[in-house]
Amino acid sequence: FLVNKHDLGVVAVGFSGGQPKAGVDAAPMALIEAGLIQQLQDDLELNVEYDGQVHSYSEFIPADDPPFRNMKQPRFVSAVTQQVSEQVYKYAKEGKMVVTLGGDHSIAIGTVSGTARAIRERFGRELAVVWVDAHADINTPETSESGNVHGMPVAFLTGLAKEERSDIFGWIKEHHKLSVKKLVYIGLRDIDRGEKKILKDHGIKAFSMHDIDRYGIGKVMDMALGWIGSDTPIHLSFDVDALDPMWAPSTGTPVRGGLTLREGDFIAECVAATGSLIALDLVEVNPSLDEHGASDTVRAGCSIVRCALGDTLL
Ligand code: HAR
Ligand code: MN
Ligand code: MN
Ligand code: MN
Repeated sequence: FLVNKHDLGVVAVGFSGGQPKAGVDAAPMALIEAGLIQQLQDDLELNVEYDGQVHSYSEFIPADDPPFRNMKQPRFVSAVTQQVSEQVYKYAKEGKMVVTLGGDHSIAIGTVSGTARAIRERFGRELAVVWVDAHADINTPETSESGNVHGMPVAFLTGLAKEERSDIFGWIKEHHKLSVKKLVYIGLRDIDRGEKKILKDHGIKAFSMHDIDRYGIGKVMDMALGWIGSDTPIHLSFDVDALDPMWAPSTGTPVRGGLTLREGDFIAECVAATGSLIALDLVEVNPSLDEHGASDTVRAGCSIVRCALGDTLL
């Protein structure tokens, strides 16, 4: 009831400005060339609306973009994510499920803000986010040690990081935001010291790899989805580096000790089974890193998207 189950909007975001490594901008094309959109249309019988282009947002490159509050390329990332927010909002407002292919994870500032706004307007409801990642991406500009905005999206989306300047994320208003109580992490294993404090201070629900080892992925998914509760619209933001580098080596910040391929698909299957999924991001595939592992990483990404959209083994 939250979305027209068979209508899907696809946004291809060829953007790498939230982190320093080139190549992550090529991921949407690699995923599409591997047959992803075709599979969604033919195998899952979805009506896919796609404008046929990987957006590079070159029109938003500022003349000058010096660091601000320690953030690198803040104006560019802000302008691109503001545009992504509009693109995602338009599909979500029409009642379509939205799939965004990244791009680095900074683009989630755009995707989640776009769906949060649409869900508020359509249902007067708050959005829940399942963030699957090796990292928490909840640094504020001040806690970040890298200055890379892909390590900060959750801080801006929850209002833990704020900025007045409209050209540097000041465009993020209350209706774009997410409650820290409606956020659940899965797969964490590389959290900065400042982020640990943020997670603790705000009582944010997080299932690390330790929890997955202890309880198994089945129980963890029961607990994660139980925390959100039924009938709450869910945005799944899936960073491919949540998977172990054995399965997804082609990513900018790989961390060993991650999810298996099946655990990744299982997470997506469980979210799909709730019937509450309204949007999905698949980010941080970088086909130019670990090139011999690029096809595996792309295939893993395609599989996660299919599973989230209702593909089942039987
Ligand atoms: N926490 C580190 C930072 O803030 C590393 C973040 C890496 N992020 C991603 N997305 N690859 O999850 O820079
Ligand atoms: Mn991430
Ligand atoms: Mn990550
Ligand atoms: Mn390798």
